[in-house]
Amino acid sequence: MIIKKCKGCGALLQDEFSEKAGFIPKLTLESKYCKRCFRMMHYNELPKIVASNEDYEKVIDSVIAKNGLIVFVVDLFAFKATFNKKMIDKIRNKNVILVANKYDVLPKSTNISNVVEWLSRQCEKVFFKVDAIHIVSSKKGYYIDDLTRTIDMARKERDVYFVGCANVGKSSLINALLKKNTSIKDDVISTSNIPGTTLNEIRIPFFEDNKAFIDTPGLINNSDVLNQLLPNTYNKIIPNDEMKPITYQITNDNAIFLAGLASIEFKCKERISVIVYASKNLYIHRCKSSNVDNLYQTQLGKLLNPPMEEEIKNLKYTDMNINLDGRAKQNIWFSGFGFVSVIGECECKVKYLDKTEVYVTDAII
Ligand SMILES: Nc1nc2c(ncn2[C@@H]2O[C@H](COP(=O)(O)OP(=O)(O)OP(=O)(O)O)[C@@H](O)[C@H]2O)c(=O)[nH]1
Ligand SMILES: [Mg+2]
Repeated sequence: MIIKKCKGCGALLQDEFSEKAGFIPKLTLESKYCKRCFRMMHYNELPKIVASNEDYEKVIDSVIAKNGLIVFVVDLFAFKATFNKKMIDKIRNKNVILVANKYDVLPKSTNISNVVEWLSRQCEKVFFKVDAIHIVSSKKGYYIDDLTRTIDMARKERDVYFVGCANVGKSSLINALLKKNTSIKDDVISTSNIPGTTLNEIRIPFFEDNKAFIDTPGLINNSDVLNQLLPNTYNKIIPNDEMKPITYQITNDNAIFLAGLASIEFKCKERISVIVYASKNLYIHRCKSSNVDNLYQTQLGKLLNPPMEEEIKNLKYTDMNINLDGRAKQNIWFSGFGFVSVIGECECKVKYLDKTEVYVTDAII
């Protein structure tokens, strides 16, 4: 009987059930990592066992009951979905540092102070008081030192809990903090682009007073486009590095497809500018609005890919009309795969996968 936790995912190690979390073959009992994490770390294998929202609820409720500093991590690229109301309601009355991760995917020209102001306005809108706002890239190590200083000041001899939706980069952020502040060179905690990688609380002692960084499983967001597609498609959707915005001059009855995941048909009196921010691997197609239906019928899974042909039968699309008055630059966000910046007055008919969240904000960039 083993009663150790896997250092990579937090699951209790066990040597009996090879298809269950925490499995470790008898011969490797000294290892600190379960087979699942070992294969993720050394063979880039995607995890087949993932956390559920029950795992998340169990851990988050115990976290809230404790007197710790909370680092609430959100994904700048999937902001609204990960600035999740359910999460915010859980942590409203705690000491919270808001960390917006994945800064490296925004164009290099992005003004960081403007993004901080934008984040602060988003907090005000939902009456969410935070002690500090930080923008970081866990992947590139950007601004990790600034965050370390804030955590040191705000911690007051308490543990530091990293919470947030699945896939925002909580585990990657702890790995980045460890690499910046210790002699550790490799990732300690397992990470992957499959939501639900961390299975249970992981305690990493870090401070001299024996207090720790504590990683937690993330809330799985059902409106995330990833939940509707197969893992092989993810790499086409999630930007791995800086997005290169593409600008279009749009006239009346033009349309833009974000691969086959969404389309926008524009009605405008004058020419408008539209900038698409998405992964370089996501195919963007411009056409006349009159061709949109035909393209959905004949090219979905082909030219308009993702989705792949084998994913199409499970997908449903829905429509939304958005009117923009042209007074300020606006962003139309497609939860998890990008946003479109619109400068000018127009009516937009948006078609998208029905479980994806689509919403409008003032411009982040
Ligand atoms: N571009 C970019 N990708 C990142 C960054 N941080 C994390 N990622 C990627 O985002 C994906 C999710 O990262 P994780 O650290 O596993 O996220 P998590 O929040 O711990 O996810 P769960 O354990 O599933 O709740 C991985 O593919 C990471 O490589 C970042 O700063 N920039
Ligand atoms: Mg994790």
